[in-house]
Amino acid sequence: MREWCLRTRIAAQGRVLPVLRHQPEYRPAAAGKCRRAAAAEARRREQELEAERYVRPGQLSPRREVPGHIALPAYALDKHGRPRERDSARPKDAETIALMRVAGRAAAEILGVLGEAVRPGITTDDLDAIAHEECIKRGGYPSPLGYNGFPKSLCTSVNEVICHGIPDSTVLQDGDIVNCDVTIFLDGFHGDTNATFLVGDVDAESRRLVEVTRECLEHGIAAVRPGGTVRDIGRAIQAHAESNGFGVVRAFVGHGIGRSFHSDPQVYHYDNPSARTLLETGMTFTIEPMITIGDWRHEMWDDGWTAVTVDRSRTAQFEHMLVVTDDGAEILTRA
Ligand code: EYF
Ligand code: CO
Ligand code: CO
Repeated sequence: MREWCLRTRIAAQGRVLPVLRHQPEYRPAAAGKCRRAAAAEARRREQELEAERYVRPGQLSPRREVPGHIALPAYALDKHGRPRERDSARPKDAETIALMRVAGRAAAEILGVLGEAVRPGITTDDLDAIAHEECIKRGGYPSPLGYNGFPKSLCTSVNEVICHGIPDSTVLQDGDIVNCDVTIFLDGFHGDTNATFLVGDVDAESRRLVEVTRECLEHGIAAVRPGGTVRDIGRAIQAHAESNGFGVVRAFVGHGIGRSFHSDPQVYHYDNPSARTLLETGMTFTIEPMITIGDWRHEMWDDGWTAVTVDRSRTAQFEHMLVVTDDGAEILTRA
């Protein structure tokens, strides 16, 4: 959540052949051209190759339909997808937490299905189709669809994309990393979880990023206890990320969750002295650190949704939804 304020792979006869993620323009050979024209063409090709290294927006498929028997969250009925009212950060009763456990488990199961599907050659839109169908199969609504106008049922964030990547015709390539962020609205409650998956054979530094990011989430969860503060969570995460030479994205935070997709408290993933909210047994929120190999600052694509690192360094994220217990935290998004 935003803080308030074609190297394609084609399977052929059992082999995987490299193609481009973003097809370059066709140009005839430079034979007979003067030296200046040849140099200009070489520069253009270099720029094309440079652009190939990074993710770019692809084509969006038509909006996916939701069958009539699926209960919709209120924002899905609003023209702009705006949520009307927000839950408070107050602790929830046992009955509510039982329902959130069910939504959380469903989200975790769907994330598991997506993890099995990730491979070189699949498009992020294919992953969206899987998430959409898996939500409906369980009697739930894919929470991202229409939320504040978001066009798809899943967020897919590849390589330098920090979060809120929109599933499209982008083909996953050997060596990519991809975060799948699943939220299901089931029986009146949202279950929200995400993980970053390796696509085929991934370089050692990216694998270390993914592993340390998973550990950052674990450190954040271990810092949760009644009587502690939200600040403890971010402090633990930042210490682990930076001691491993990585950065912590500041602009996006974990969030309270329940009947609303997003509510207070805002859960910073870095040491923020203003995060004085006291943790109480029964509070429910997500922790979802976004960790970078390089610069932690972000910028937005022109689509207004997709956040990328300013230096295009790779970034990873993991998320769990949890409830504060008398002796720590219970993870609600376990399969
Ligand atoms: C400019 C969205 C709104 N926001 C948050 C809406 O908490 C989440 N993941 O863990 C989360 C997921 C989604 C989400 C899916 C859609 N949105 C995205 C980007 C910008 C924005 O408002
Ligand atoms: Co999420
Ligand atoms: Co979330």
